[in-house]
Amino acid sequence: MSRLIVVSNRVNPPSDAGVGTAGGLAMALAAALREYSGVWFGWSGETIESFTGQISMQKVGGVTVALVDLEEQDREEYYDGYANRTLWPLFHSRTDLAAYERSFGEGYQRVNRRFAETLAPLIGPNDLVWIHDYHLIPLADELRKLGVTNRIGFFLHIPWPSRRLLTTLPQHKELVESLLAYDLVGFQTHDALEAFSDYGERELGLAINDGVVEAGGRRTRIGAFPIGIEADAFAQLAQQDAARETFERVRASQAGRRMILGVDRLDYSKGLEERFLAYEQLLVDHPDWAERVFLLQIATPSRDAVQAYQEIRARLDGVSGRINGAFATVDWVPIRYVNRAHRRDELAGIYRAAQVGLVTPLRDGMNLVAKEYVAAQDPDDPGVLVLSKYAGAAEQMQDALIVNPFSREETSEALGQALAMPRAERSARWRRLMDGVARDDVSAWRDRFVAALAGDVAITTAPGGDTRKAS
Ligand code: ADQ
Repeated sequence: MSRLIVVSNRVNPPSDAGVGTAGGLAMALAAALREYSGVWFGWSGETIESFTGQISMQKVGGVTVALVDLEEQDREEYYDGYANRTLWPLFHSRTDLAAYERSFGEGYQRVNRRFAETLAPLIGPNDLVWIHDYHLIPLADELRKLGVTNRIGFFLHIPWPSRRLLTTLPQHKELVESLLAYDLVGFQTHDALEAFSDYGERELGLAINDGVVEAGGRRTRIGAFPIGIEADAFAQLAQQDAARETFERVRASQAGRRMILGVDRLDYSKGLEERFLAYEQLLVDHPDWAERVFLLQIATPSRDAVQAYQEIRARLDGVSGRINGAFATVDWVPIRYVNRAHRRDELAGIYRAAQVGLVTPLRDGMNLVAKEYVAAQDPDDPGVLVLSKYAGAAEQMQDALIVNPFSREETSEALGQALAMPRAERSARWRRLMDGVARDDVSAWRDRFVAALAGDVAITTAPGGDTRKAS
């Protein structure tokens, strides 16, 4: 019987689904492991003087986790370096921010080798291994070198860059070829899948037929597996006490004004500066909206150790301050800019209070905020989602107002349209969006991926559950 072994860089299951601050990915993986019997393996986030490979096993939020510490040099080269300063900017089309340093690449390989050596003894003969995200692309290759023959799948949470951009990465071929050690490689969107295929065919000369790559005696399936949220649970959360209290507090503070809401990790890929400028454009073009609307932008700082993040944070402080200075009146502040994290139930209440959800990344694998915003709405009086065409979510959420986030005018016009949209149109759009968010939820994503990875192998579900045969 097969267990599911999930591997990701950081392991942070929510301690109690619903009230923690864990983000979408953590929620999704914890949900996968509550359903299937298995282990979640990854870095503890801690560093020690020299790597021992010692695993600490814990039970967190109903999930068995296996954590390993890294060295400080690993953190600098693998995590802050190759993951956050090389691959993240490159895969988000920001080659201007991408640092190509050999030591980063070496640290990345070293850590993936260390993870493989530590993980291999935990893998039972029939276990399925599901590896997540750009930190761990070479992990299957390293596991294969150690003789692991299990089925191994990979899911990329972020976009896949265009072929020409990817070729700027030294050793891009080795990186991409290492993906062929997997049995299944999943992307968020068809767009990413196409970009991968374009690279594979033209740079590596691969033959890709019906979503299957055959190379070096191995078959690797590739496909699009758009991630979802725990839609029903989130919709329910939005109606519970903590969410209601937050909703009431926010509504009281609105004093009858419309609220446009942005919720993001503070990251240059999220298009926050462009968003502020588009909102400013709305105030310039439509002075009648002054004092009748405000933008609440919640942006939680992340990756503080990386300079590009310090810079974008300083820029956003500056732009929001300038706009507020120029437009504010004695009793109206046009942008409320908040840097703290919120509990998920509070967040659900805030989403529900907002008349417009403004989700305008310049590039994003999926964007779960767009889906959470929809799930949290009041069906009788839903808000309007304004969504970037460069968020993976746009492939599925065409009933949002889709915008080009690079165009200030286009985004500001969509904001005007959203603010003035009649209830009948809001409801009709929301209904179609919500149907999609509920249907393509996180369980559907997990089951589709695991089924594709498992083939006809039976998987053990969590205690009390059935054994299911994936098809
Ligand atoms: P992220 O880049 O982190 O995820 P996103 O998909 O929007 O982006 O998920 C962010 C999560 O963090 C959401 O669940 C949101 O609720 C939560 N969050 C954000 N700000 C918060 C705050 N202030 N307080 C509390 N929670 C907050 C990466 C990829 C995405 C992809 C996901 C999942 O970059 O493209 O959708 O993984 O695959």
